[in-house]
Amino acid sequence: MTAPFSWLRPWEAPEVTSWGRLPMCAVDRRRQAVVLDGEWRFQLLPSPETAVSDAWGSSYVPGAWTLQDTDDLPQYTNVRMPFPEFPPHVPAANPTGVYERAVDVPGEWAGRRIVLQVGAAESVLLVEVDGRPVGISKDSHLAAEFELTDVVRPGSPARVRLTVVKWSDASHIEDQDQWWHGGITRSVLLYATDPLHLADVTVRARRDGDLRVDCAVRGPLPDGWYVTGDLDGQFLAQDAEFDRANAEDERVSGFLGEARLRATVPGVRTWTAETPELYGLTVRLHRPDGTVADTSHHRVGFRDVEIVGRDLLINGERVFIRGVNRHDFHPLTGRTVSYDDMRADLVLLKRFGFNAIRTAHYPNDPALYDLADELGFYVVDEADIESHDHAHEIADDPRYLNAFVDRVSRMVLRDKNHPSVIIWSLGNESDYGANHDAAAGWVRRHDPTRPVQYEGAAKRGWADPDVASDIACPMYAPIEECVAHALSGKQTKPLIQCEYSHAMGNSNGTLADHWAAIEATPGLQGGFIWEFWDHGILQRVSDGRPAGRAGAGLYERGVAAPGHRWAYGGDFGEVPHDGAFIADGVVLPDRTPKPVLYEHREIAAPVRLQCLRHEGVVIGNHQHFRGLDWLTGEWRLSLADGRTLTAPAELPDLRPGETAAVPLPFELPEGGGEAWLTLRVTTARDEPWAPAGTVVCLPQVRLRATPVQRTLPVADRTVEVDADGLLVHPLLVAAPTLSLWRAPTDNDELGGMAGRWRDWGLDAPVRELVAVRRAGSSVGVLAEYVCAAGVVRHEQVFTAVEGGIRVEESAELPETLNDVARVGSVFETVAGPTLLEWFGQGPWESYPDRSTGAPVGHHSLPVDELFTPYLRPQESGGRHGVRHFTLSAPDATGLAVELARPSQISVNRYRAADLAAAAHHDELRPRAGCVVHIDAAHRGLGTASCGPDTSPAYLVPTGTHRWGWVLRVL
Ligand code: IPT
Repeated sequence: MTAPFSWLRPWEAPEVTSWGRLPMCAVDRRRQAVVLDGEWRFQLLPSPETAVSDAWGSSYVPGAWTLQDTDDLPQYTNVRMPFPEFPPHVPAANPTGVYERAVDVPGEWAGRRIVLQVGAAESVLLVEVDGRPVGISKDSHLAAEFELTDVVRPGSPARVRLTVVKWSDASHIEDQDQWWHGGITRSVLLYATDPLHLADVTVRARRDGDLRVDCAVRGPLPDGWYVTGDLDGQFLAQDAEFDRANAEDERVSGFLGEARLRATVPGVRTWTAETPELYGLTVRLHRPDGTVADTSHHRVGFRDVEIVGRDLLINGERVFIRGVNRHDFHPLTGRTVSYDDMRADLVLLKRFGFNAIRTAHYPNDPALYDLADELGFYVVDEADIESHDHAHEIADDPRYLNAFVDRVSRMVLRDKNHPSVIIWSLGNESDYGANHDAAAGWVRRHDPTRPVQYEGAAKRGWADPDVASDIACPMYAPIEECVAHALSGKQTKPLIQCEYSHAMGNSNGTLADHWAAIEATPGLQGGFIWEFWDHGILQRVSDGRPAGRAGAGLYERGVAAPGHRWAYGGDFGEVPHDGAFIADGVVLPDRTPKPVLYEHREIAAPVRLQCLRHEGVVIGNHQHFRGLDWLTGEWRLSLADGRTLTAPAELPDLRPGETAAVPLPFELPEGGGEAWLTLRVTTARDEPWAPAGTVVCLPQVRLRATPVQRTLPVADRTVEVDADGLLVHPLLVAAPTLSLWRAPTDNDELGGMAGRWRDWGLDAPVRELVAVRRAGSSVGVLAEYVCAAGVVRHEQVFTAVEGGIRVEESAELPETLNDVARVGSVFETVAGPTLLEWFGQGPWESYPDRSTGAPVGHHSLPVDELFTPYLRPQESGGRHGVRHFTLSAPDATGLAVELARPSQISVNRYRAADLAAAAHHDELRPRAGCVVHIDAAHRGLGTASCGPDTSPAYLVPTGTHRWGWVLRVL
């Protein structure tokens, strides 16, 4: 089919990045375009050299054919390429989609310039109109425009054929860690302009109110034509000096007209992520009679980005970058994302305290940047270059030089007017070579107003003065290394990690420790969590196909409907694949927040509390630019005895960085045990990203520490144990035994711990009863848990006390078991309990190294909502710092547990072994009763699936662990 192109074989020609493609610009034609989205005639060929047949089906544009019922299904690989050929070669089997449709070219476009825009096609786009070749484009994440003026006839339909070749030389530099797809993934547009039109508009708006607008008119600018502009209705001046200089050096040549407009806006409202103030700019190209030939609309944010010393400054302030890496992703439509979905992504990020996005690892959909301007995000805009598998060869390969410069420069040309974009990134994981320096050189010349970054550039360390990075932007660097660098005296660049705290499965341990270090260490400014999404694709279990657009609504609160599951690598039968590594986001595939987001929200809290002993508390404003007037508060006092008192809070008038002491809002009541004071901070009025009353943070201080456990009088009863020394209790179907293991998290698996635990036999130790001793109301049971790597002696003393049974336990961990998952008790209840109520940290899931965002209080949740459905079943649903809990049925029967010390607990419907045996949630069968864990110690989560493990402080030490609890019947 591709006859017109087959002699060139552009899919194996890296030097060919385009042909017939118009230059990229920042003039947005979306508003004036005819949208060609919808069903197109479609056929999928086995290779670009196969002839097109008469067998047309159809395919929806924008969309990937890999998600639309073809036999070419999604494939997930991370670093490795999905095929063995070396760059620039590709396999002979190369799925090629041919899209065709008739397009009505409006009759009133006669005499106008007509342009076709294809929003994104992966990985090579070949365009023909009425059988004539029109153009070629590469870069799967930027639009390509082709002029059709001489090809189509206004008033007559034109036959547009878009051929998309899946594998090409470009695939080798689009080797990002994500699903491979094929298709046209952003909208296709047709629009018309005057032959003489605004070819580009470049806006520079500084925080002092200085505005400069450069307008380019491609085409000879005849006498009398002129450009005007207004900013929110206020006219801009022509820059006469610019015109004179241009005339003198004859820069206004035959093919490019330029005009510069200027203004100084007095009392300008500056743009920051906290205060995303935008002005409306309209630029018009006029004919000599004053009529308007072309118009371009822009939104302008006045702001400065500078690096001073080792600080990145926004409007002169050293800001913290609380970022996340974001792919264009949707569980039904892949890389095709609607405006509403993008807005929902950003609204959610705002609500959880993020202020920055890295567009990993390619320019995201154009609407994303409009939304970032509007809602307030700092954006690191990243070019579509990742040559991970062949990084070393490609970085210096001159055949790819053009592609590197092309991709970086076109991104800059598209996005340069967005105030949200504060840094250009040259791409990801592509080693470092001359091709990067060439691209960096282009950017520096074209846009001196923003820093450039590239992680791979730091070949000789983070202080390396290479040209490709103004920022030290490592990935997954341990906290201590970052701090050591900042303290070394050798730091030359701001240190902002481009990726950190890998969110795969149940993860993000030590996030708060990262931030404690960042906030305390000059030179450290934050980073971007990896990543926003779990890229699970909704899949029908019956035939293994993606649900596609028909899957709308077939999921709820992170769980796929019966008969469906979230597919990860390998689930489409693809070889090779990289499994669940694709599921490493802070949200589940349907954007349900994972618990880490609550942790992040608190870490990013704009309002902080400190305890001033008995005198009161100190409130601090931890923002960079805003006062506290947009917030309101409520005090909550949680007492261990079950009481919660509330009172309205008046937030003091504080500028950024200021603090104020306020008196305690409550008289501390006598008794009541521990007392915790929480300031529930909510939005005082509607914000663009949150209605009034949305929780912003929940800072908390402890006002009184009193031991929690009451000493209960011993009762005149006996406790029953069976022949194996196991507790007999009417509410338990499985007596409390020792637990040393958890269903391995992704971090446990990929960090090597899970393998060690299996080698040690921690998952199924053999319990051997050693002795049972009775004394009065107590029974002591000594057992040994025999693992391959050692024996754990476990003692339980059960004592009948008033109203229940006291359980005192100890376990001696030998030196050989020096890093186990947990030490604690596990038991199972009868069917019935459905509600967990507890005093401790919550209400969301928390773990020893991820518990900063879970305030102590009285919490309650249905048992079935305690569990987080991480894509690959694993340890889940833990609650940290629990002092007491009840587990009850709707008729209020059930059990209550009081813990001697605040402990990690979990309650759910699965045994650890059930979870560990399942690859997807649809394989799990909930048990009728509850599986309850009470842990004396529980290993931190860390981030070892990609990056540092948890800190030593969160490991389970060897030696003797002691814990105690009281079990009562409700
Ligand atoms: C790093 C990649 O940049 C990112 O795309 C993703 O793969 C992430 O890791 C892990 O999920 S690269 C890795 C080899 C450090």
